[in-house]
Amino acid sequence: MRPALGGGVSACEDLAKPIIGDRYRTVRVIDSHTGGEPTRVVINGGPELGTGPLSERLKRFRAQYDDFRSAVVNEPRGSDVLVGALLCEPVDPSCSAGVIFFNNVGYLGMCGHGTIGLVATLAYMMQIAPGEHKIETPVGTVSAILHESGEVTVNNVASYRTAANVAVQVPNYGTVFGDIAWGGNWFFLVREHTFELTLKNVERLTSFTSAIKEALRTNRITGDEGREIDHIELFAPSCTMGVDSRNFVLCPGNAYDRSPCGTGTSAKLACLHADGKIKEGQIWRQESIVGSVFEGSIKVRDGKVYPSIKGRAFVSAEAELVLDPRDPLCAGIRG
Ligand code: PYC
Repeated sequence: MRPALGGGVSACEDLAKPIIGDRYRTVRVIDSHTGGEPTRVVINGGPELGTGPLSERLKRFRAQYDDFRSAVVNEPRGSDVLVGALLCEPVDPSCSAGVIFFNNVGYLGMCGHGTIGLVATLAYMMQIAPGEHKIETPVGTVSAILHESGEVTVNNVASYRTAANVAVQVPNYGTVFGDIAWGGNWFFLVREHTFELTLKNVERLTSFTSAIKEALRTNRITGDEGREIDHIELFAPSCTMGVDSRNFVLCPGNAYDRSPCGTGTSAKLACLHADGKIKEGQIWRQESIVGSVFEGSIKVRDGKVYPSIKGRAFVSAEAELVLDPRDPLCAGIRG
């Protein structure tokens, strides 16, 4: 069943419109977390982005309604770690929903934890039942299976490694080697480093990975077509029995992913496949810095690697955001 897609409220100019009587703009959201990483799904009161491919609607969102993005996820209503998900009418009527993901600084092509959060939210709203659902995103259509248990498997877009063992000089840290891979976002994946991946090290890990991101930018090391590598992923062995690896993922906007990162795990699976270290159907258990785990596996079709990521999200709040145009911080605090 399709979700009720609300909206019709135009964006940033409305944020600045003077109040008439007691008419504030309200935005209905449902919050969830997937392995600790929050998702805020906008179910009503979002900007009117028109029709057409999600990639085109994303361009309109970015060009005309960026204040809305910031108002929903940034402080004082949100925080740096929050990922927003604007529910959209899909182009293909056989899809259950369309979605555009965004965060504190911009927009995400795809988001694994966010898709799990979206599916859990649609189930909570009783808009979907267990089974397989297609979801349109700006980087292509993905499918998600809602299991009877409440777990969700996301069948992601084709993922691949574009370069292995790339060296980058990182000021104050020396030469760092990593793989460049696509998993729905661009990642630099680093296996060799001296850091312990623990929560008490978050500040050090954030400084290190931010420095890597900056060094990639200044050295013009990019993904395909010059696309910025905006996610940095560190790996280490896990201490948990049955878990293959632990990660720390720096997201654009410098918050770290509390979940094992769905697109990051997809990029990792593509690298493992390129190195001959994973076979179709084999399960890879990826643990996050907070200890939450995703199960990953791959299918190979026409030489392309299609990762699947299984995890679980829990709804944590239903709320109505109030945008008061008299509020000087109505559009959020931008870093
Ligand atoms: O799960 O793909 C993901 C993701 C991207 C950014 C934060 N989470």
